[in-house]
Amino acid sequence: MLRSMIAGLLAVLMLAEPAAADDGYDLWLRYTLAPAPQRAALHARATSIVAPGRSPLLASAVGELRRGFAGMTGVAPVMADRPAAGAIVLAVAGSRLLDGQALPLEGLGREGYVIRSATIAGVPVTLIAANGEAGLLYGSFALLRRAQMADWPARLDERSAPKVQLRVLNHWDNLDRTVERGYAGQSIWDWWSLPDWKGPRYTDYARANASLGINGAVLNNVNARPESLTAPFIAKAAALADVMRPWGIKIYLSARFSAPIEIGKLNTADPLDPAVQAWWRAKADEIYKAIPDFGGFLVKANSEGQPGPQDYHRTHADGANVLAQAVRRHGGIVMYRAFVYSEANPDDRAKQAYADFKPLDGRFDDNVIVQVKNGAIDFQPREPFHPLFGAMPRTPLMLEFQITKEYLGQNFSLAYLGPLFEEVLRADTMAHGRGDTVSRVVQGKVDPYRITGIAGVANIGVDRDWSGSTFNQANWYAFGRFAWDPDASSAAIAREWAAMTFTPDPRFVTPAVAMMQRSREAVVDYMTPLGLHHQMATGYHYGPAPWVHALARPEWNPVYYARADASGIGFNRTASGSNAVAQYAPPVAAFYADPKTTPDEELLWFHHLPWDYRMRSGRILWDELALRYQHGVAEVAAMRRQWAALRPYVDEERFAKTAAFLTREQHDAEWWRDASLAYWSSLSRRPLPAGVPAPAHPLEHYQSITLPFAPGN
Ligand code: BDP
Repeated sequence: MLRSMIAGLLAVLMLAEPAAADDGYDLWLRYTLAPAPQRAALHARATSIVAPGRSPLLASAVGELRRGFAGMTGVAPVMADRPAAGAIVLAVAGSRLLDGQALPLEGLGREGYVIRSATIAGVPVTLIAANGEAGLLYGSFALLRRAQMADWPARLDERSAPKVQLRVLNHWDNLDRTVERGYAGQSIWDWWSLPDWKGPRYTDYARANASLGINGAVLNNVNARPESLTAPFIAKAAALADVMRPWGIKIYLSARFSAPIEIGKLNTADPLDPAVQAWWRAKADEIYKAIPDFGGFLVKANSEGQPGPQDYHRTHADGANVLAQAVRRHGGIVMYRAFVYSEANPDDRAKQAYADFKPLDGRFDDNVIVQVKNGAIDFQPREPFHPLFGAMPRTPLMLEFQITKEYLGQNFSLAYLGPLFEEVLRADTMAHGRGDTVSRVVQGKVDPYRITGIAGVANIGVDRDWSGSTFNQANWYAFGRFAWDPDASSAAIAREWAAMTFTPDPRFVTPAVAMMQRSREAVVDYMTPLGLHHQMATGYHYGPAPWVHALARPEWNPVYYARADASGIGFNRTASGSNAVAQYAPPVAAFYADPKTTPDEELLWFHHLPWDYRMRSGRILWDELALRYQHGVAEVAAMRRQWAALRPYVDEERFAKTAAFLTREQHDAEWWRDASLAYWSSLSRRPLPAGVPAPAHPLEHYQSITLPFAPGN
């Protein structure tokens, strides 16, 4: 009785907090006032801060700790010269404060940290220790995370270091402030007012990234304008680099391969031409003069109309190396994208990156890392892992995810990408044997890589909530956490995010996380179940268009991927088809070569099967397919109900927007189901199974829908 009364009282106390309006600007760094009983306990553990100096990185760490604890306790910790009871002590290896502490700092690198409940000079303190100041910054955020999650055990003992060196956001931001595949408003980079005006949003962006361990940002679109490498834009990038530096973040730029012609006035961009090589060297020198810690270049070449080395009958290695040689003496790197396919190549698009890059293994300079999308086509709701992972033992590979949900419902869908990231990272390449997961490849543990990295195409814009919706913020969050630890769990990450973004109350967190964990699979089911892919509308990539067949390039047409006709559906990538399976290690290839061993989720990616093919469930393929669409729709309906039940825990503003978006998602899910099934049944000529409603409209209705003003295109 008493217990339930106390629980009830606590509930009231906890409920009192989320009522405050929240526009989402503070992301997961809200630092809201803790309920009274916890507040005092928290303050007792954050009375003061002892820090070893005032460098920019330390100032960031200390500033964030003060801001965070001031918010959560109502009292900012004071700065102190020596530890007192309840102090937070920041110390780098070698500091006298660490004498006698026996901390496991070895192997943590410059960015790892240890957090401990410790006794220094006879008083109890919380110690954050590291080999470098970046580690102290990340350790500070880790402590704040615990405080926000109300997960601060009596004896703290945490040790963490990033498993990947380069943890980088790729902004597909244009110089006119539009964002390619951006669904959260204009670019946050206000190029026009830079470098004169450095608005506070840049710092908040850097703080959010630092809180996750993201340590790099490519500022401009991979479809790059040459002007981004001219003096005025270098000055603008330098201004942003100045804001990012105190938060441990390096700036990179996308380089247009033909820039030596367009802004250098040369008549060629041939990477083997000495004048071209000299131009890139001089350009790099100019950039490093303005940005001494410039990270390097990201390059998209000979892909989707971009210029590249093949224009001069040179290889991608030649192309990467000319840029690599330009930045190498400054310590810079080149991230060279393997996202290539060509209209001149009639082979299965899924095979082309491997075909181009595999023969170049070992031919890249040692400051090049090849950036490979998670799957062989293009950021689809589900793709099997890219066959290049595990196949380039002498070339470091950087994994590229897309955080902005270009193909997963863009801003409207509540699709938490943690499970997608996790699925890719845990996929077993079997490169040398069992357990050679994509995660281990990317960490350089399968083949020893001199550089390691993970990139994510950002979902950030000037919307007040940064990402177009509150739940889209979770994808930025999850990307950062997986980049730090590719072996992390998507559910654990979702719990952190939900607790910090809303409330740590388990009555909210548990159901919210359950909903998030199912949300991406719902999208897969209502858009492209059973391994279907690339069925969306042309150009803006929103909504279904499986019937499209007449676009200029064959592989731009959805019909190219589904290969549906009266006899069946699916892309035969086995030996009797494109034989894309042969690009995988033999055990994986054998597994995917047989529809009986291929998981249902990837079935039609690899196999063309008759409509009455017998599935594991015992149902025929046609029925299974229809029921999957229906299941996706039902999942969205379930999410709407779940969200409605969480209303008591969420402020009105974020509650209402999420509810409205879920309503929109339900409409979109039904649209996908109905349009797809209307089209497929025009081929299969089979009745829908029980439980799947007939499409609301005839096929022609769906075929007539166009959205000319859709964003991001
Ligand atoms: C595709 C996008 C396109 C990008 C391309 C890329 O539709 O806007 O330029 O990826 O990654 O998915 O380069």
